[in-house]
Amino acid sequence: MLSPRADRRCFFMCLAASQLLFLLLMYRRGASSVFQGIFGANPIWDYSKTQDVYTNLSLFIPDPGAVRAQYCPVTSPILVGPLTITFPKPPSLKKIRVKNPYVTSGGFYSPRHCYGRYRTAVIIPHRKREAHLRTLLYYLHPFLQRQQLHYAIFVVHQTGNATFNRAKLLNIGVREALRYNDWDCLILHDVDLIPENDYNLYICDDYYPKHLSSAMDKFQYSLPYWAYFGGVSALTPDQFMKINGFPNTFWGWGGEDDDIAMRIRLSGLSITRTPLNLGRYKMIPHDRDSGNEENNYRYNQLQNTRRNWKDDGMNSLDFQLLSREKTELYTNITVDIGEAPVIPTRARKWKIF
Ligand code: UD2
Ligand code: MN
Repeated sequence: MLSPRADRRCFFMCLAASQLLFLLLMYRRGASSVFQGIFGANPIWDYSKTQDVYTNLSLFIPDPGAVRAQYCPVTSPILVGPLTITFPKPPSLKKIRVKNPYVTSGGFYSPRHCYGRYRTAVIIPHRKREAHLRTLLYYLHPFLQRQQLHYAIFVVHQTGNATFNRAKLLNIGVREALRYNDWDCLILHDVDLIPENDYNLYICDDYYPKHLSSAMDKFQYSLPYWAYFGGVSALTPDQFMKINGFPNTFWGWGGEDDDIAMRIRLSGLSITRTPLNLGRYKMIPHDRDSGNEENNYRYNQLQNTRRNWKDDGMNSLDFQLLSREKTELYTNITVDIGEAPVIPTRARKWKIF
């Protein structure tokens, strides 16, 4: 038996160890997923048994004379869980159209036998990734229909060969998408990420910006680091405006996702995440694009986020709209967003931009 003193020491050591373990878990898995894992709100999915994303979709087509009388159920009855995702030859647009007969011009869809409860806009930043876009459309249209959402897909296309700017394109996508509807939820979506489970609902959290792609195959299905916010995220228009949108000033690859994570915190919000065993995505393998070279100044920029976020975002968004075009599977918005500013050598040396 231990003396009372040793007993107390042991108690405090155990307490410290369990706290450390908890913090470690939170770091590895993201807070919300840990809570849900502990409290069992989340079933265990078996990803060795998957189903085609088009399974039984056609069963939910009512007879043409049927009248929509009520809202869709809170949980869609046609969700199947883990989906079969493979990347053979990208499907043709014609094949995708044939498989999605109820998608209307501009990539809009409403459930046909009930009123969709949620209005979701999916916004995709894009340049020269047509094959990836086709693969995404092939999987995303039926995925969203399974969830019985009222949705539309917007592709924001950066014209020209100037340095790519993902976050600015997403800001433009939000501004443009809001012209079409009063969306409940904005989904900001990389073109090359395919969701692996249709229970990963493309609806927003009422309170906090949500990171949907919490587990990607390229990061061995875990979070690469605690504040990671890249890939696919979901914000209500109010949340998006509260953080002043995304930064316009991150040109090239990297950093913009960390700036977004930081502005979420600086505006008094925090990040919620889809649990790891649900927020699974496959990324279509690819090399770095030319015109999207690594942004070597991102660490310096990130040091200034605290100072800049209120002035750099939706309230300073400036671009030239070249066209708005409703194609059969998505609304295409082509824009000229200008070029990355040339950073003077002196400023580069002293890192004062
Ligand atoms: C990671 C993040 C991404 C973003 C990026 C850094 C993942 C899965 N995603 O993506 O969210 O933070 O790092 O900027 O970790 N794009 C084009 N054409 C181009 C270049 C980019 O369409 O020429 C778009 C496209 O939607 C693509 C996205 O920008 O998915 C991100 O670019 P990436 O896929 O080349 O970068 P990646 O996979 O490292
Ligand atoms: Mn990618």
